[in-house]
Amino acid sequence: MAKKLSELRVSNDKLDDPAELRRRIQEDGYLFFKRLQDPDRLMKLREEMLNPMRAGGWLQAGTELIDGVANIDARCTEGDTEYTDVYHQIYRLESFHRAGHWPEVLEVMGKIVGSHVVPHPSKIARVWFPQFSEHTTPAHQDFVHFQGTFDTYTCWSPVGDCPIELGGLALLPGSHKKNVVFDHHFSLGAGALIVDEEEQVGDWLTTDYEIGDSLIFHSLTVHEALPNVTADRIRISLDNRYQAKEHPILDQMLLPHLARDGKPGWDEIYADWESEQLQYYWQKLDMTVVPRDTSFGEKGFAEALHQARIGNPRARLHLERIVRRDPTTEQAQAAAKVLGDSGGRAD
Ligand SMILES: O=C(O)CCC(=O)C(=O)O
Ligand SMILES: [Fe+2]
Repeated sequence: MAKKLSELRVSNDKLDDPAELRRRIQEDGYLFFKRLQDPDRLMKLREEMLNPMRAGGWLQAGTELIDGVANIDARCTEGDTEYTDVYHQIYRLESFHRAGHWPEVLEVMGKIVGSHVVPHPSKIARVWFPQFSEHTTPAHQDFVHFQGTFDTYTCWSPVGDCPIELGGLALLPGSHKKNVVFDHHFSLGAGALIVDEEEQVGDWLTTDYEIGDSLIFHSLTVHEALPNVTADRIRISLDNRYQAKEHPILDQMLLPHLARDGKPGWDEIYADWESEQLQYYWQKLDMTVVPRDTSFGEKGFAEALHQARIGNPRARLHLERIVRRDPTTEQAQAAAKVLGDSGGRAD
């Protein structure tokens, strides 16, 4: 749906006023800071992240690495094995994980959640191809994916400037205030779940992000990505999560993002690291680890099956992707059956 977009409120002037920061995030569900993170360090990280992308054929030959110019023919997204293969090369970068522990972010998080802040081990990068809008991250609440505790906060930061046309994050201020997890439905895009349409109504906020800008929001705040409508630029961003040590954490957040059947494991991720400081850091923390509530994902999948049956091409595409990833899983077999029964290809 077409949304009216206004500007995020900048809170840099309140960085030294924790009570006001807490008041704002309680009221609005987010805090936005210009250049909270060091642009030079992020730029260096951008370069490091782009190297495996180039090696994987994601960049147009003959272009400057740092520009992140996409090879359109290589378009892929989360859920595709081609995506995961390159993604897990990025994931091996020590600097990528270290970015989730940068003191400027931890300091702000400390002011929000209390003194003992834990960055989730499962750091997340997003690499979004241009001209691939149907795979844009749909409107959702993070809790359906990351669970553990409502008091989890995401820090979203572009790794490079991210003007609106490159598809940065937008959110619905105050949408966390009902303190409930809304109904979600099947969708394409990261997470494959979109919040009920009636919960998407309101004045959405975003901005032309510059490198270093950081958007922090509550796990119940409704947010989405805007489509990457540039001709050829890749959008790169980090979304890392933080919570107090005293709250429960979802078991999956202790694993590498997009790992399947234990692969890659942390040992593989750590293979080239210089320091052990951030390796297995959570194991010393004695946190309460909780299993996933699978009901959100199961409901979304059941809807995808139903929609594929009635010919929805997006649902068919989703099911085809599940089958391609691993045809032996229970979901893949259910997906293959629906695709087979209703015949034809998703086009
Ligand atoms: O960057 C994206 O497309 C998705 C990010 C997101 O949903 C998040 O940071 O929670
Ligand atoms: Fe999210």
